[in-house]
Amino acid sequence: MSNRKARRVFYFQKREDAMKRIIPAIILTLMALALSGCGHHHHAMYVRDSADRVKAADWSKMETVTVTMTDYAFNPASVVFRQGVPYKLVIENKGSEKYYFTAENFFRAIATRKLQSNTDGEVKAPYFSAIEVYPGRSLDLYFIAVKSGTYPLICTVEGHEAMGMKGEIRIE
Ligand SMILES: [Cu+2]
Repeated sequence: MSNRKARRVFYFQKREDAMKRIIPAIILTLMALALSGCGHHHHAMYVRDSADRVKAADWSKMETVTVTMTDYAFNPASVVFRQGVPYKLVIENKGSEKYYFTAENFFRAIATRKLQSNTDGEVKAPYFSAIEVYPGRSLDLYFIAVKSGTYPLICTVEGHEAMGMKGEIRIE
């Protein structure tokens, strides 16, 4: 092999080696981007370490807050929770119809322990999007306030929001 040819072969080999190093780096970067995007999406779904937070919380320090649903309002219409505190939220219906306590983004901002009925049992789930309460009944939501923010609360029964069944939940 002539000197010049050898140098050329060497040059191409070097380029190939560089590509071999760069391509996996590009692929890894793209995968990391895809994963971080994906992770962010799932994070927005609900508090993923809810179970750990529920287990670690001191439930003897639980505070009770009551929201009453009437024809056609939430009382109080504005509720504030403090980050890290375990709560029992009593959602009671003193109206004449079935009402919805719909607060999707709030439910995504808390670590849910359970939803309990005083007479019928309890549901353990990572999160809820809406809770329906029948007239004269109440349900207790046990949770820890996690992500600070202001979250809308509405009753999704048709026409009720327009009649005033809306509110706001804040975590600070
Ligand atoms: Cu309503």
